Amino acid sequence: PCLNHHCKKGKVCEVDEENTPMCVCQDPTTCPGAVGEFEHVCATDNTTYDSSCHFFAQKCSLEGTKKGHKLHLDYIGPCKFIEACMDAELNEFPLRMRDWLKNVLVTLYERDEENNLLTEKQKLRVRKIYENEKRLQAGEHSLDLLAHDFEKNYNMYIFPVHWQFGQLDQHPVDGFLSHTELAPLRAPLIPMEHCTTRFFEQCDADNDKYIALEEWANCFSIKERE
Ligand SMILES: [Ca+2]
Ligand SMILES: [Ca+2]
Repeated sequence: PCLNHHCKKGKVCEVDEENTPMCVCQDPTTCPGAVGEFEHVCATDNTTYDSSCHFFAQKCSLEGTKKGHKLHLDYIGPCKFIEACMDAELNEFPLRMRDWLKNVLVTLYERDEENNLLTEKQKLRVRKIYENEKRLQAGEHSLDLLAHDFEKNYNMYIFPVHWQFGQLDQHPVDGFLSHTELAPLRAPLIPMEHCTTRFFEQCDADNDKYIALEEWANCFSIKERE
């Protein structure tokens, strides 16, 4: 009966006396051992967990408590000192992030000959970016150039920003990103980009712990609706 019974992260399925499947907190000792440091995760309580499995098992055991509610997976890798993000650096962050989102999408398009990761309609939109000769190629660019390109080729940045939001807004698809939905983008980025946390915090302009599509677009200075 457990085969088709889906449990969220941190829980496993067990059957009771009546053979009814139910989700219970996973015992962390049943998590596979971490192979290396790269599997460690750092949580918002600044504690390093062996793996995300260990973390979610712990979070589950705290379910219903204030502590458990506030506990989130912060980033991938063991906890480390992360430099404070200065105001000037925070302003630079969306420039690089936008460029990166655009390149992610173009790379996906290049590799997506048969995989169909993108719908036909999406492919059409990315093809326009891909085939644009004025496109800034992937690589390290000065902030001046990135800012200039954003001004000049604003249209190329709209779709990647909206597309990324759609990729993340899945559980549920409601036009809002929860902390958990944002994690796949945020968690691997934090150890590399020390402004990540501050950036996404300020994205949530009304401070309701969710990033709405409008807040997201604003964050990247994309004003138009899709
Ligand atoms: Ca959502
Ligand atoms: Ca919000």
